[in-house]
Parts: sequence; structure tokens; C-alpha cells
Amino acid sequence: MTPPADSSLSPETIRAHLNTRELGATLSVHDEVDSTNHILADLARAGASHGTVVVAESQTAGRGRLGRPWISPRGVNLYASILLTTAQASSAITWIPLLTAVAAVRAITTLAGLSLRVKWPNDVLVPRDGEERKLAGILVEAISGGQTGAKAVVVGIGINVNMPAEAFPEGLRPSATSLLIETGHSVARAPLLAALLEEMERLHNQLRDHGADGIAAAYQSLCDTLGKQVRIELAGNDPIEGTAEGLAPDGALRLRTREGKILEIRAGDIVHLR
Ligand code: BT5
Repeated sequence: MTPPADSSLSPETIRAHLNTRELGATLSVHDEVDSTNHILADLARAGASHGTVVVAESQTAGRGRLGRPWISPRGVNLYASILLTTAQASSAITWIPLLTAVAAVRAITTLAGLSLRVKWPNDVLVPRDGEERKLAGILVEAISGGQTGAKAVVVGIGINVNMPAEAFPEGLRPSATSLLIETGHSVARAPLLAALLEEMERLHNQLRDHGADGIAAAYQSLCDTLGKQVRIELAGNDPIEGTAEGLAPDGALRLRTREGKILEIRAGDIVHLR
């Protein structure tokens, strides 16, 4: 399958669809970068403002959590980073990965009509044939030394849009997917990015003005992890198994271990057991 045509991304094509006040007001589109998160972190340290967005057609060193690679071939997917600065309590910042997952699900559902689920904290998955395949990944990184008095985070998101199955490394084919694979047709990237930025702006304003309750409720209705038996793989530590009981007030995952202890998990890879 050859990737169907989708016009290249440009600030003009994205702006033509964009209906936000702040997110994307400053927007740069690159042909190739190492990582959009890296470019935007440098801009943030140099004083870039809230809502600055960096997009690339390809990444040579796209990254996931714990330095894992994010496969980023040219011209088919979305690789975007969004700068959020906020003077709010740092507890609100812990909701940003979850808020972004909700925004991504809403934008993709609207534009591609797919039913999606989320694995805690922020993997966007397509359920099909009893399996869940990863469609999008989110990497949120805190920035030190940004605007005075403000807390800044770079929200990086990769969405597999028009990537054909053969473009995935063989090892990823059973666990990863794209909108092209799921819907059988290409999806225009500019309106999808615009919809994502709109949803993120709406949810970020909601978090700022009304706190996290609404976001927690929206997240819980999309999150497949809650209520499941899970194994949590922690960097450098033995895995822990238990029941994912719910979310803590900061968005951490509440886990009841086999021994009945309640733990609050703030980082780790979740494996859904049943
Ligand atoms: C993530 O990490 O899922 C976060 C990915 C964030 C990527 C965006 S792209 C724009 C911005 N700039 C960056 O440099 N990064 C962000 P994690 O949960 O650690 O998952 C990484 C794992 O997902 C890898 O180890 C692979 O197993 C798998 N993977 C890699 N590329 C993939 C892809 N394109 N689609 C699906 N799975 C992928």
C-alpha cells in the first residue's frame, strides 16, 4: 500500500482550520528535526510564549518516555509539540498528560470517526479483535529556566495518521496502528492538528478555571486501565501487580496490590492483564 496523498503541512494549511486564541498563535513547521520536543524546549528557555507550537514532517530522533524511540517517517503522520505555561499550582500540571489524551481522543474521533480508548497515563489505543493497538503517544516534559515565575511544560504528541502497515518496523506491527490502517482511507493532517489544539485549549482553560474534576470524569470514561488487573513495570525496579482502582486527586493511578496495600503510581508502563 502506498501512502495516499495528503498535502504537506504548512502554517497556512493549519491556520486555515484553526479556531484557537492561544494554542498555535505562534506556529512553526519544519521539514525535519531531531525531535519537536527538543526544538520547543530550546524555544521555551529562550522565552517562547504559552501556546507556541512546533510541528515537523519527520523526526530523526523522535522520542518516547525513558529515551525510547518514536518512529517518525516523513510526510505521513503528525509530530507536534505544544508549550503550556501556567502560573497555577504544580498539582494542575500533573493533569496535563491526561488532559492531552482526552483532547487527542476527541479530535481523532471527530475527524476519523473511530472509537478509541486510553491506557493510563496517555497511550491512545484502538480496540480491535480483542487487542489494543497504539495509535498515538504523548510525552510531557517539564522545562526549567523558562518564563519567570511560570511553570512550563512541553507536550509532545505523535499520531500515526497515513502510515501504512509496512512502514512500521516488523516488531511494532502487532501493537501499533494508524488511521489509514483502521479506516482504510487517508485523513488530512492539518484539520486533525487544528482540532487537537482546539480541544487542548478548551480543556486547559477548564483546568485553569474550574479545576480537574471535569477532566478526571472525561478521562475516566475513556480509560481502559481503571478496574483492570494490571502489571506496572517500573524502570530499574521489580514489576508490581494489582488492581487499578481509580485516580488520585493529582491524576496518579491508585493501585491495590495483591497484599491489599494502596499505592499511588506516578510513572511506569502498564500492562493490562484482564
Ligand atoms: C510515547 O512514549 O508513547 C510518547 C511518544 C511521543 C512522541 C511525540 S512525536 C512529537 C514529540 N517529539 C518527540 O520527540 N516525541 C513527541 P512511550 O510510552 O515510551 O512509547 C514508546 C514506545 O512506543 C516505543 O518503545 C515503541 O514500542 C512504540 N512506538 C514507537 N514508535 C511508535 C509509533 N510511531 N507508533 C506506535 N508505537 C510506537
